[in-house]
Amino acid sequence: MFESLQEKLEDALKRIRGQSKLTEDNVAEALTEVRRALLDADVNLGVTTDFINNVKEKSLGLEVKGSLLPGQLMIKLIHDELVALMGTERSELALAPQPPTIVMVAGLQGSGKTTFCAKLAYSLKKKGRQPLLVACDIYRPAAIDQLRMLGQQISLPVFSKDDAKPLEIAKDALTYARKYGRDVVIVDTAGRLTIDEEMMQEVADLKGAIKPQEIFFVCDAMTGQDAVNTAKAFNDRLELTGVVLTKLDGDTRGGAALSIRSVLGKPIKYVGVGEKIDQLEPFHPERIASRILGMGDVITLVEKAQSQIDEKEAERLEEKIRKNQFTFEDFLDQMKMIKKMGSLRDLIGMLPGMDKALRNVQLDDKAFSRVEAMILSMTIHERRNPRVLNGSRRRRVAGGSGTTVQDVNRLIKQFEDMQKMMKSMSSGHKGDIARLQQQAALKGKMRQRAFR
Ligand SMILES: Nc1nc2c(ncn2[C@@H]2O[C@H](COP(=O)(O)OP(=O)(O)OP(=O)(O)O)[C@@H](O)[C@H]2O)c(=O)[nH]1
Ligand SMILES: [Mg+2]
Repeated sequence: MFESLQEKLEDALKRIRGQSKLTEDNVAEALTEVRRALLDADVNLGVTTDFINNVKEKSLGLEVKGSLLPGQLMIKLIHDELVALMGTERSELALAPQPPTIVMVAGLQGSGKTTFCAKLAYSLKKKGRQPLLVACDIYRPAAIDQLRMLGQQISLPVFSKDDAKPLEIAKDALTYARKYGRDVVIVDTAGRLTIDEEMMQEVADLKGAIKPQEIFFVCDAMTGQDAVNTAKAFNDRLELTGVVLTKLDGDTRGGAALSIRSVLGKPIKYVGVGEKIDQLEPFHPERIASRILGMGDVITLVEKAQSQIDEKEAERLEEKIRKNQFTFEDFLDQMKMIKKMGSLRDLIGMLPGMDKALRNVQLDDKAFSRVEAMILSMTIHERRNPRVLNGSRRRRVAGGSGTTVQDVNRLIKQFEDMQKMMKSMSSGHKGDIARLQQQAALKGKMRQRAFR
């Protein structure tokens, strides 16, 4: 996806990448090309103009820190703006305080509504919920069967009713859900070729009657800006709560993905990345931004910028290491720094090739919290002098942090390995330490997971 946009942006940014100085001229020249690339990708004109103005404005105040070149900072700036454009945070599904949570989908014909309903139901089921699928598309004869078949495939019930109107079906489905303890009700609706009044009225009535927590506009990413205009019409009528972008696995130019949030003011919540039932992902703006800019590049930049910010910290650490004073307290600080950079899943997802390789490896951020809990269960004295951690102290730490003695032993071993590794490093490489520590922590964590 986004190949063409990516290529064009890369070309545009080549001009400033290696520049040691950013002048108004070379920035303007590059931004003209960035603008053209965005418009070619079918990004909304207003959105593009705002984007360029933001970047221009921020680039003027760009201060060059440490060893970063201004051109590199500029690329990071564009990366951050792309993320901001698509939404800075991930939005979770809004749950009703009192079940069932009701989710309704709307959108044009063939956008992927029915498929999304089933994918969402499947992902919720995997999280231990008990979804009910509701077939409110009574106009296309095969629509109910399609949903039924999907339901069968994922072993979830599908509520349907012959000779009834969508409103009645939905109301009866809610009664059914309450009776049988289904905690998420997902209502599939009919699509039309274009927006028409009758259809709008029908979903608007449906919304009024069942009051969903979530009303998603399902949007085919391949349709570009047209999709954004359609979304606007739906939003005016339905007050959407979010957007689902489908077919992001296709050769979409990127227009919809980049414009829709900004135009609607509503978050993109999920993306469909294939026809299969498990090909639904929560929306990660950073991932898409990285992909658009050619990820490897950006990530090193972001990391570099990060290590710049923490350069002082790294110097302080280096001093400690040289004096052999590196402690669990510093380790804790380091972990916090890694955490600041995002979830481990996200971090790994950004490394080219890694995401695929690790798709089936369980990685959750809980392991991080466990290590944190263990260190926090140590006394200050123990954190500063890990050597005093004898058997009984280790047992206490395990008890205090809800872990096992083996966990604590493993952490201490890991910590000692890290100390050794750092000691063996020459002192001439500033900034390397933070990176090494991150790598070590990452490896340690994977090792931890593998033990389970
Ligand atoms: N490649 C790809 N195909 C998808 C994705 N989501 C849906 N599709 C395909 O798009 C086609 C239409 O999907 P449906 O879920 O039937 O769309 P719909 O919006 O329910 O269509 P109507 O009910 O006719 O309005 C199907 O062939 C799906 O397999 C996706 O994320 N990627
Ligand atoms: Mg359908």
